[in-house]
Amino acid sequence: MTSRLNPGVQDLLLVVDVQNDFCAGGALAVPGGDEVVAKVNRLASAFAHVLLTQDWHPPGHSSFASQHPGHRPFDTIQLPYGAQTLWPDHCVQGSRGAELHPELAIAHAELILRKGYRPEVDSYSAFYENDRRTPTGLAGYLRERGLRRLFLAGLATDYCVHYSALDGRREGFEVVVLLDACRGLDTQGSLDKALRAMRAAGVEIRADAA
Ligand code: VGL
Ligand code: ZN
Repeated sequence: MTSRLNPGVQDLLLVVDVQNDFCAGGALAVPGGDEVVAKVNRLASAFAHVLLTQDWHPPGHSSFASQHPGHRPFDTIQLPYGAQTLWPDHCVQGSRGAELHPELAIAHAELILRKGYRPEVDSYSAFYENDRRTPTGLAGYLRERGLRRLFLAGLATDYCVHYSALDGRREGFEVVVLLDACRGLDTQGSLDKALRAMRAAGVEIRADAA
């Protein structure tokens, strides 16, 4: 239950990529993705501070399988910064698929952080792009504002939630993943791997908070 969370002034809810393309009928639909919307709305009402992320790719982004002849979505290829999973075209800047889910109702959200806008680099994490070196500026933003503990909800558990959680720890924040308000893609065992990696990094995984 939300009330059990009892968030304080140094806590924030980070709502990850709750966008049309990750929900039913979207280009990269996460199974059950829509189910997080009502949960996230309910959670958000308990938090003074809410931030949203928005996956925001230019047309022809390098993470799109369509840009790599001979490859298909969910293949993994090597890009200059390392291994990269290829995706269907999704969350193209200005498209309907890139919009936040229309039933997301969080008027008091304070920041919408867009990521993945560099053509040559993907960005799962809200903190660092997939080269693991280019910061988005979020860590500095949170530190300047005195926000210290992140509660994560949204899509997808094993990609953007997972990498945001790990980087949050790496940047010295307390991180809690609200698992019931997340849904995963689970490509080739990725969900299980993500949960193990998050626990190993000191991320608290709460199964029942939403
Ligand atoms: C995501 C794959 C590609 C996510 C974004 O939000 O988890 N996954 N782009
Ligand atoms: Zn993406």
